[in-house]
Amino acid sequence: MAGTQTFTMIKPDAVRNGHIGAILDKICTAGFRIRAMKYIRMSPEQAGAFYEVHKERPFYGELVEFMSSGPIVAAILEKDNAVEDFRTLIGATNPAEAADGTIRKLYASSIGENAVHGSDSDQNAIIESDFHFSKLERF
Ligand code: DAT
Ligand code: MG
Repeated sequence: MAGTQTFTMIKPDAVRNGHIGAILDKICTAGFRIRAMKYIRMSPEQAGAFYEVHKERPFYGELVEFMSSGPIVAAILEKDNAVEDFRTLIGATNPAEAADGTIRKLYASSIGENAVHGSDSDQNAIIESDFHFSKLERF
């Protein structure tokens, strides 16, 4: 059975461009409940650790630099079929290929600066949620 939680970040580009409110509205309107949320800036070391799985990819350095370039909103979201439904809501990694109405289509400018993160599996949702939130920070 699919899990009920996923992890998201509103990335530095979307924060800088003033899209926090609009993105949270789309997330809540789509039926996700916020279980945990914080506004933080990751250090390059933290961003590097979060994206460790991409260490060998050519864009890793750029990704770490971007994700530590300004504050983000990190959140744990709850809904039936959370991981898959959230990936549908955010759209393809490359906003040029994202479906109309998706968060990345609406608010992202490039494949590197693509407005939001969404976990790609139930297992990674747990790992990523645990990276950012303690038990006491979840409601
Ligand atoms: P997603 O965020 O859709 O799960 P991913 O896990 O493949 O995509 O990559 C993680 C992030 O790395 C992605 O959100 C933006 C960046 N990225 C991916 N492919 C890239 C590329 N070809 N050039 C630059 N950045 C890229
Ligand atoms: Mg991914």
